[in-house]
Amino acid sequence: MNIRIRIDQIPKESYSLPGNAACQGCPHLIGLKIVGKVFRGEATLVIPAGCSSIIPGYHPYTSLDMRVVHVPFASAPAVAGGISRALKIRGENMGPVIVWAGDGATFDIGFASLSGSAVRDDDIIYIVSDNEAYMNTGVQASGSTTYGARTTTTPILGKRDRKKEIDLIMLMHKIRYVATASVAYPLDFYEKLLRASQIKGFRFIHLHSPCPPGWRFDDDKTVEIARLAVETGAWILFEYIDGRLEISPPSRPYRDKSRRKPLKEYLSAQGRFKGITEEDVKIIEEMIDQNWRLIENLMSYFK
Ligand SMILES: Cc1ncc(C[n+]2csc(CCOP(=O)(O)OP(=O)(O)O)c2C)c(N)n1
Ligand code: SF4
Ligand SMILES: [Mg+2]
Repeated sequence: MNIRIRIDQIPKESYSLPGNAACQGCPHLIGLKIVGKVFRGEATLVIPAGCSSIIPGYHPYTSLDMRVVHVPFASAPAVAGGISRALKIRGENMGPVIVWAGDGATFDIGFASLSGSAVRDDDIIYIVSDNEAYMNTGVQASGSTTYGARTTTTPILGKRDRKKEIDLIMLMHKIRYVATASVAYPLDFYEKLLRASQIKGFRFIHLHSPCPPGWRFDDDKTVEIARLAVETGAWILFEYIDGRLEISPPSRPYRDKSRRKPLKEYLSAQGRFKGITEEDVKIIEEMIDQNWRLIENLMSYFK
């Protein structure tokens, strides 16, 4: 599906309004802005508990010019699947039904219903905006938190377990669309949302969303940190569509390891890795290499 978007084709209208409750530099807001523009506000967002429940503000006010349904953690994909079916039965075309969830909601608390929804092939787009911890309740580690990162539940040594490979788990559900994206590459995310919206069934997008207070960096550095993740190879942009898996254009140069920036540039820009040992940096490097090998092998597998 050859969709290429130029910056001047992106609507100027915003469906995510100022005066909202997000912190400055919030990555969720960058992502939500893009979602709003792609669907010109014609989408139904199902949002489980998390920072994104707070961002729209208190009823009857809302900063999101899209339909929003707030739900408890574990029910999000089931509610979205139900809405999608109900709209079909009523013959109403109201744009896609989208779960917009955090990593805690996705990797941990809502994991069972996420898996069930994928197995049923519910006709929804599931977006996890991954800031790698339970931010709304005070930066507790989740199944998504990177090895070595300090959180309020891993304060001394940093997290000792590795990040769960949620995309690969979703891929093995044999759904039709799985992609990673980054708030630093809005056109790539925009195109992926467009391509995903042209497919029916369960679609999964994993958005990398660095959070200034949770990762401890200045709030004007969100995009810089997200870009460093891609440039160091720590975050791999890829897309599985039409039975093929491909590395996305912004990540392609970094298939060649010698072109990647040193991982330390990414880690040292974040307070959550302050004091990390050389040994832990090596362990993270090895995990990144493993992920690249895994993706490259899967590319051959899906050829
Ligand atoms: C079943 C349940 N457990 C715990 C909570 C408390 N809670 C509300 S928001 C939140 C954090 C959500 O983290 P995440 O999904 O990563 O979203 P983020 O806030 O990081 O965007 C938690 C634990 C809850 N609302 N419901
Ligand atoms: S804590 Fe992070 S994710 Fe939550 S509103 Fe603030 S910047 Fe956004
Ligand atoms: Mg989170």
